Amino acid sequence: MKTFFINIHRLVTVFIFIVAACGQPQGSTDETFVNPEDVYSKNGRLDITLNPQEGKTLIGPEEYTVFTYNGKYTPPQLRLNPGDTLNLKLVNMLSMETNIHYHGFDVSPLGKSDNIFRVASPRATPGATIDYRVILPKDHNAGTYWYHPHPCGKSEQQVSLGMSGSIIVSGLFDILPADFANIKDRTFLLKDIQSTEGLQKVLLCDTKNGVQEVYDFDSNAPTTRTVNGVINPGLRIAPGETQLWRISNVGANIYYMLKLEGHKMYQVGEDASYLKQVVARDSILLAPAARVEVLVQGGPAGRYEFKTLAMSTGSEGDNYPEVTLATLFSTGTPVKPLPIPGMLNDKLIDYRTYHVTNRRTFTFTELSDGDSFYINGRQFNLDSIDTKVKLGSLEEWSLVNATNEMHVFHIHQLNFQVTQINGEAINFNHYNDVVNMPPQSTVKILLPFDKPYMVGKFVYHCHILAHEDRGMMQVIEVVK
Ligand SMILES: [Cu+2]
Repeated sequence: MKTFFINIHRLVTVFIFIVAACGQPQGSTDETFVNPEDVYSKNGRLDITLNPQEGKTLIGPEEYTVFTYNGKYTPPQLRLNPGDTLNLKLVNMLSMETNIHYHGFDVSPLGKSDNIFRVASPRATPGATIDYRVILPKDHNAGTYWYHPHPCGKSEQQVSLGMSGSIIVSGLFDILPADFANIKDRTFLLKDIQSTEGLQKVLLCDTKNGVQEVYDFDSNAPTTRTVNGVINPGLRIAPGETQLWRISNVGANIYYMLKLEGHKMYQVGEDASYLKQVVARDSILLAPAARVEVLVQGGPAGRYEFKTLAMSTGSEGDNYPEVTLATLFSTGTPVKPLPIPGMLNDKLIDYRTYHVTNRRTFTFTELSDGDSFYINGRQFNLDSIDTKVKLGSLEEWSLVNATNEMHVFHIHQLNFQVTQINGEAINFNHYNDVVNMPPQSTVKILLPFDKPYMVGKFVYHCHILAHEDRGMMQVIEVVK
C-alpha cells in the first residue's frame, strides 16, 4: 500500500511539473536564478544561529530527505570583512553529532575557533548547543569560502544531504578597476542530491551518543545537480554586460568540468586568493571543495548553456555525464563591455624564492573494497598526531597519489602554493586550499606555517568526503 501511495504521489507531482513547464512561454528568458540570502557583518561582528535539522524538500519534481541549516537547502551567505569576528551559535537538532568547519579560513584551530575536534552532541542531550567565535585576521585574504560539518565519519552524509553554505570575505572590488564596482555579483553553490531510499548504512566512526551509522552513498550513482537548490535555473545578462560569478563546489564527493557555451570565463580568483594575472578559460575543472571567481561578459543575444561536461576521475574512479547546470539568456539593450584587467593582484609572495626548512612525502592509497583509504599506510585516528611542524617553517610536501582515481588534498588553517605536477613546474599565479591529485601522480606544494594563529592541532585530508570519512585524513600539530 505504501509503495502504491508513493507512486501515485510521484505521478501527480510529475504531472503538475509537466503542466507547469508547458505553461511557460516558448523560449522563456525568465530569471529563475536566486542568490543565497546575504547576512552582513556590522561594526566588525556577525552574530548568527544555525540549526542543523532533518527534513524533506522538493528539488525539481522530487521530494528528498535533506539535512539543512535552519530548514534551508541553501542557507544564509555570510558576508564578512577582514578583521571581523564571527559569533556563530550552533543548535543541533539532528539525532547525530555535528560541528562546523570554516573552509579556507586562515584562523586559529583552538578553543571556540575553527576547531573540528569540538562537536555538538545530538539534539536534546547536554552539549547540543555550541558557540563559535572565529576572529579573521586584519590581513585575511578576500575571497569566496564556505562552511560545512566536519564530524568524524559523518561529514559525507551531512554534506551530501545539504549541509553547506557560502561565506564571502570582502575585498575583490578593491582590486578590480573602479568601473566594476556595480556589476552583478552572483554566487553559484553547486550541490547534488541522491535519494536515501534503499541505501545501506555503515558505522565509520564511533561517537559518544546518538545515531552512529550513516548512509553508504555511491558517488558514481546518478545524482541530481543543483545551483542554489534549483535544477537548471535561468539567468539574464545584457549583451556586453559584465557579471561576477563565484562558483563553489560545495557537494560531498563529485567533480565538475565547467563550460559556458559561446563565452570565455575570465578567471580572477581561485580558492583563497585573487590571481596575479587574469586568465581567460574555456573550461574549468572544479574539484570537491574548490571555488573559482570568474567574470562573464554577455555574448550576442541568445541562449547559452552553462554545463558540466562528461568526465571520468580515473579507471577506478567515477564517471559523470554531461549536465546543464544553468541557462544564460543574453537579452535586452546591449552595453559596452568593460575592459577585462590583465594584472590583478600584486600582493602574492612566490614561496619558491624562500628557503625550504623541511620536506615530507605523503602517499595516498586505497583498497579496492571502496571502504578503506589511507595516508602513508594509516587510517584516521582522532587521538594521534601524525605530523608535527614548528611555527615559522616553510615545508615542501610531495603528495603521491598511488591509486587509479583522483583525490583532492586539503589542509586547514593555511593556504599553499602548488609548484609541480608530475615534475612539470606550475606557473605561480595564486594560492590554493585544495588541489586535485590526478591518478598515479605526484603533486608538490609549499606550505608556509608562518602565522602565530596556526599554532595547535588541525587536519589535512582528501576532500572527497567518502574518502575522508573512510580514513584518508591525518592530524597535524603546529608548535611554537
Ligand atoms: Cu580521495
